[in-house]
Amino acid sequence: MNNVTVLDEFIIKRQSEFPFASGDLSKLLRDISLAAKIIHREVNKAGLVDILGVTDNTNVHGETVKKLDEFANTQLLNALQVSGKCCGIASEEEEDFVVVDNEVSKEAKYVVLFDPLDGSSNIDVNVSIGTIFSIYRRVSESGPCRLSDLLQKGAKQVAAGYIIYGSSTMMVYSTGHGVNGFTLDPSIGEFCLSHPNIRIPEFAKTYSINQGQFLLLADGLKQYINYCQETDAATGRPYSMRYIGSFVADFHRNLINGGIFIYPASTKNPEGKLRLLYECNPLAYIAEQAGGKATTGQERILDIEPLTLHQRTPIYIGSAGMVQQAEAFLNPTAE
Ligand code: AHM
Ligand code: MG
Repeated sequence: MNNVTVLDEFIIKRQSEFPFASGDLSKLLRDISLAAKIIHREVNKAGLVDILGVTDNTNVHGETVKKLDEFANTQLLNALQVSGKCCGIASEEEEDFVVVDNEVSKEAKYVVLFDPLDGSSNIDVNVSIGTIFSIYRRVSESGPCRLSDLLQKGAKQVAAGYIIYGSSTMMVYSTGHGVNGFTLDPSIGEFCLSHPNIRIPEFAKTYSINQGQFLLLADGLKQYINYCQETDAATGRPYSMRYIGSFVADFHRNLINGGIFIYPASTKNPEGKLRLLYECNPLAYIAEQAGGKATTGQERILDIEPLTLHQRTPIYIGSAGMVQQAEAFLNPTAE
């Protein structure tokens, strides 16, 4: 094997480029990647063992929690609680945030938020799912972590990323210096650098939206969808519609090939469906770091001041030119 850079080596190399770095963030990223490998192992044998099916539990949003969601949630909570670098955790699957107050975490200065297994309705049908994470520096000086440490706007993230369990398992992350992607080689158990310095194309020919909800959408968005479907050789329309129903998988495809993903406000879901802290902020951070854009249709996702842990937001994310174009349909007088 020639010139393979594995994730741990990459993280350490990056850290040495910052003379005052303590190594705490590097340690957290490595702990998350280890939890991801354990989740990967379980996801891959999901069809073989008795882990599929629904538990008696429902999550804080009233949705049914599948067993693999619980497993992924527990793995990440365990990894972060013993890491010694994390003083607070919030998970899409937990109603309240978790204060990490053990002996090894006394001086920890980071908080981590995550969606342990996004796209969980796809687990039983062998379609890609993912883990999304977001890391902030705490804002309180000392003592047990507080809610305000977790309720920070996305622009304050110091790192974010996702793991996609797909035709291969990949970890994609950023610490604010571009985006890099690593593919897991299961035979050696290492994430190997496969997609250095990812840049999302400015324009592309894919749009992703649950178009079954067309009649529930705002007029401007309906017009944008009609625009995507019109024939125009100069702009390559009609565009192709691709929608997996796993945010991580739809986002990942668009990150690599270009495209726009929309989960809008609708008459059914006036705030959209996706969660600001666990899903939208981390992927918005990745999109921007790759040269893309992420907005609510009106304002930058990363500028939203969160009010509650589980709040939702509409999202338009992906190729910068396409997001701008969609916004122009939503706000025709804003020009
Ligand atoms: P989940 O966190 O319960 O899995 O829900 C989030 C998922 C996203 O992955 C996906 O983009 C979206 O829900 C799909 O929703 P819909 O079925 O309404 O199109
Ligand atoms: Mg989710």
